[in-house]
Amino acid sequence: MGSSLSALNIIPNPMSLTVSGDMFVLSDLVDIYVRPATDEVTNIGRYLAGRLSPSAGFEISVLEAADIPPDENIHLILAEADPGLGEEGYILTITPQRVTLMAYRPAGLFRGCQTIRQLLPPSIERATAQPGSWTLPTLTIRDYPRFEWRGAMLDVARHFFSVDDVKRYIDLLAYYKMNRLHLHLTDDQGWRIMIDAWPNLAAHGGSTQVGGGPGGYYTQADYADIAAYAQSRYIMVIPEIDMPGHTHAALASYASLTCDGAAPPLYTGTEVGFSSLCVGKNETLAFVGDVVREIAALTPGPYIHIGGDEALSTEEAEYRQFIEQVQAVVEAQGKHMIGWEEIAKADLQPGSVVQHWRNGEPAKSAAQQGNRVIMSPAFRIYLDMKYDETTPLGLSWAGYIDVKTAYDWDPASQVEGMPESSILGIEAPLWSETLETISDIEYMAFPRLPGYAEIGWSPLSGKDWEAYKRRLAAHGARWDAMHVNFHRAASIAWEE
Ligand code: IFG
Repeated sequence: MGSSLSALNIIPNPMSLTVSGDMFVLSDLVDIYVRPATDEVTNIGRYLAGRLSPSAGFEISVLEAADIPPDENIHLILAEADPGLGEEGYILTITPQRVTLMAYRPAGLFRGCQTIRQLLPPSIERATAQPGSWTLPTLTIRDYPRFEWRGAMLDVARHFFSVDDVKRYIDLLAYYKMNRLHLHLTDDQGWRIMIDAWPNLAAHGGSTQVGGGPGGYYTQADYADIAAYAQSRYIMVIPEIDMPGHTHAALASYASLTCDGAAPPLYTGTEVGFSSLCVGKNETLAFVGDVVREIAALTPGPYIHIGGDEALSTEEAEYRQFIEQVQAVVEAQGKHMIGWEEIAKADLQPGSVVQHWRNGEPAKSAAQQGNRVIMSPAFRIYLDMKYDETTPLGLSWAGYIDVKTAYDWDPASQVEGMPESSILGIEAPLWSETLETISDIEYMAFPRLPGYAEIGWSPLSGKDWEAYKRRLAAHGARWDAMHVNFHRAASIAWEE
């Protein structure tokens, strides 16, 4: 790797890349050939065609590849040839005659499509026909991710965001080869998912938000739509039902979940730590059972996040017992439990995952017991932290996080004594106390999110802020083409 990499501005940086100095020209005769022509591989071909045709200004057909398909085209090939590529790896070979993208698994073809997009001029990302020419540099890339968990969390509880807003965020995550979307569905200010057995959770608990606006909630069809859309981008959705703390919206919806039998009024402020389910009550366990069962049935992925953070109003021994009860309910549904680091106080099953956010000790002890850890150190990766004191949105309790602070760290050296083998990967939480629109989400996520995508995907060796900064500067034009409302950090020499 070296300067040739920066010349190409791919983010995340590929594992290996050799440029050969010539060009492949995408002509209006180009087609995408797929082999095997299964529905899944054909759909990936159609996805790529859908990204290129509108701006290139010509139709691109997706065809079954003959044995020796013609030159001048793009070839997507699923083959057992290179198992070392794993679930998401790919080999991209571009010569003056053809573009060949090969992968061991379909997700690898999808990840390689993002590289092809980023090798084309930024105007390829526009929605209307643009003047060409559409050239690709000739090269060979062999690429696969360092960590299996490269995610983002979106808090749709403090402020509610529409299905379309979530799909937009999914598309932006996909462009940077991220593969996990953690949806923070419930909190003190809102319950955002319909549970048929407890309809008032969404009907009443979802009827407002921070600041008193109308809030909202996902029907089960909406949530299934989001999960399917994410899956079509090879992104796993992880739903979070935050318990036993951060539950005021649920308590306001059902007095039977409180200890004193009185349902409190809905809450539209931004305090934390004041609420708790009345743990130990049979009604509470029935609630947990129904919620987990319905969410599990709607979630294709193997994980359910049960929160567990900031349970300041739950007695310690009762907290531990509750987490162990919820863990058993989740496992009985054939899923594994994820929780914020506080759950490490409880006796965890091997498949349970701990999400580090503030205090390294619980996460380290969980790792030492053999549990895997998702790294979300707040002072590095909380996207709701302001860039600096002038940022109009966001909070600052974990400090300011400018673009360099967001990039210049490594997950494997955050917590003393936590081996890299315990780390599933990283996840960038975006809490929405101060965010109301997708435009606000984009402003806080860009330009920091691509750096997290690179930390999760690219090799640590060769990582260099100065080189990354130059590659990032070239992405401003891509975000302009996509109409992403990004923060034009002064520290980056944005290219037009
Ligand atoms: N901590 C709370 C979040 C949110 C956050 C805002 C966690 C795990 C502060 N819990 O982070 O609900 O309020 O930065």
